[in-house]
Amino acid sequence: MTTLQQHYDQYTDEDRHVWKLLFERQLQALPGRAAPEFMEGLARIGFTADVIPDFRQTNQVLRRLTGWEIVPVPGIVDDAVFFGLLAARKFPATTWLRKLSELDYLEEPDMFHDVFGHVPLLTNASFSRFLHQLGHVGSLHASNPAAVELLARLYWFTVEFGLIRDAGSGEARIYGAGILSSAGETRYSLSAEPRRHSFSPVGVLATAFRKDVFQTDYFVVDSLEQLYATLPEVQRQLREAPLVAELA
Ligand code: HBI
Ligand code: FE
Repeated sequence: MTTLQQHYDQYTDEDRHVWKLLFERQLQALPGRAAPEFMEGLARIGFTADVIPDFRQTNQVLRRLTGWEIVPVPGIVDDAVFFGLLAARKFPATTWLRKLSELDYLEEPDMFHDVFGHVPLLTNASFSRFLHQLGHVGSLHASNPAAVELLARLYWFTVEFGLIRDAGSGEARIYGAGILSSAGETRYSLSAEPRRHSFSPVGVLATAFRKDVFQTDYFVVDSLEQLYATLPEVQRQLREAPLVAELA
């Protein structure tokens, strides 16, 4: 796979303006809505509104904390490649920022989604352990399209759109990067509109998802440790997947 570089000196004033706008907008919305583990990660990784993250500096912090690093990619990569990167504790991240004209809707994940949304939780031991093991499981099943689809659902309803129960208030909080990087979905996901289910492997693997709309359904875990703990059950479900693959 071609290793892209982050051409830090090529960012424009518009890029810096977009990063600052998106960052400040989310720092208004996330306190009280984002999981404490995300806010802690954000403080640890040291992102600010005025500086577009430099992957070299981000990776020094990440490697020291959990052994992870972000690698520049042009955009969505093939599932097998993606899982292989996670299995090597490498998270693929785009280096380009959306334009001012597309502030609220984006076809593909940009750097604000990949870096602001995903990186802070890579500093969390439990979450990064889950993501690493998910990469390993995904690599084992990469040649089985049915299994990859099921793992994509697991990834979708946790890493991208996951919610977590706040132990104190019992309310849902956000840890999914797809929500954390979206002003609209930050409010919508915790509103009365969508359905919120207690997380279960069976429930998640049975739920198809759409990428182009706000989610109608979210899954709520009790803790980030629960994610890793449910992987053995997920693997048991995958073993039944071959039947679907043969039928496909
Ligand atoms: N590629 N760059 C990138 N980022 C992702 O989040 C990503 C991907 N490829 C596939 C993918 N996510 C999902 O389909 C995973 O469930 C595999
Ligand atoms: Fe993402």
